[in-house]
Amino acid sequence: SRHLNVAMGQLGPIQRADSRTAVVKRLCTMMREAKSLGAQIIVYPELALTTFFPRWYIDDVQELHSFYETSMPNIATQPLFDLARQLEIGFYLGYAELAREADGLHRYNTAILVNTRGEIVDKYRKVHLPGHSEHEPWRRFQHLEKRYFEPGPGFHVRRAFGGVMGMALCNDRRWAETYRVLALQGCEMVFIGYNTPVHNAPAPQHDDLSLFHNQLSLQAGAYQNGMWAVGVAKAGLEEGVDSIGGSCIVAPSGEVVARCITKDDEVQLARCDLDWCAVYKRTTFNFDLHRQPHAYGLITEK
Ligand code: CDT
Repeated sequence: SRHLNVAMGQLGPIQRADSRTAVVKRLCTMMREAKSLGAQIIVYPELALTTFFPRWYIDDVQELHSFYETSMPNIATQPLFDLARQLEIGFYLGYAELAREADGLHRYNTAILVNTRGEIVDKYRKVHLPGHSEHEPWRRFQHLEKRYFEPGPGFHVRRAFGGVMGMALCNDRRWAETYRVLALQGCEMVFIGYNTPVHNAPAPQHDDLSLFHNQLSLQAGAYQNGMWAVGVAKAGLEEGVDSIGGSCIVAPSGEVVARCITKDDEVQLARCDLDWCAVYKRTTFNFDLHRQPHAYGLITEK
């Protein structure tokens, strides 16, 4: 068996006035705790360095860009990378990325995977961007991810931590295609940070189901693809907006093996056998044997 001790580093709220330095301190505190519990990797949420700024319509570009990172690591996050190297623990971290590319500036909702030497070994840019792109004042708060980010190119896996690892971010976890495209590349464990407001303005009748839908998506995705799924929240009351917690680690059986119980900074851990994936990948979800791609064409048509 190939065991990987995976910690969830769930974050409580980050207010607008909280500095990155203060947030990185909290991440470091959880990293130390995770290490003391025997973790080999700690998974942090989506947009884990700042408050969830897409809740505001921000007209001023300079103000907007103050929420993005132009390099990684940078002065504020270097202590986290240094601690990871010192403790020999890896991490997954979500943040807003401002990338200067040949054709100009691009904004992504990004996650990185860092190895136990403190080196970035993979980067993922969020594909499914929820919400809207124009200011909608009728909402109690905005969800302007479509305005502030552009979609990344797709899902890929990386050999790391003794297995085949994939990354996704928040809304991606609600889409069957996310897990399936990763699984088709042999994914054994997917890391998924999220920020999920309890209130969904266009469908308030779903508010009471927000925790259920989170767990349902993670459990279905893990089981139907014979992989581990690690979902980690930024939770609690952030600038007046309440977000769900419910971070959990789901086995390839679809069973929840560890779960956070607060809406604050909280570390929970599971000992995950990556070899458990094979039982599902070889039987019920043996893709080579049982998939019928000829019947799936519509999925990739617009
Ligand atoms: N961050 C993120 O993707 N949140 C969404 C909220 C959906 S409501 C617009 C989610 O899927 O959890």
